[in-house]
Amino acid sequence: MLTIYTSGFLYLNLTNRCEIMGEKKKGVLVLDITLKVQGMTCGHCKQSVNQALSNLNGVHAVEVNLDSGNVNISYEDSEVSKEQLTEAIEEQGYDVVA
Ligand SMILES: [Cu+2]
Repeated sequence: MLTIYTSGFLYLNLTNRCEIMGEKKKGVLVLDITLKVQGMTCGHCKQSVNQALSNLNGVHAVEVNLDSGNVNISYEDSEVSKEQLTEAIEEQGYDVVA
């Protein structure tokens, strides 16, 4: 969920977590995507994926749901691409199917 005000600069409300952390920035576009990941079975898998994504520049928030295989990611469009996010997950040994 993001709010964009286009008066001069581009302002965004980042995720709640980022606002709490005081990371509100100017001119930054933060996107939310959900990737469908196969092969995650336990808390360790969840942790590996979470860690790999969080280590990437431009990733603001990661949420892994083991039951559905959904990985929600908030990221800066200018810093990191969907392809890089996908690669980071695949490097951990899991398949991104959507
Ligand atoms: Cu596991």
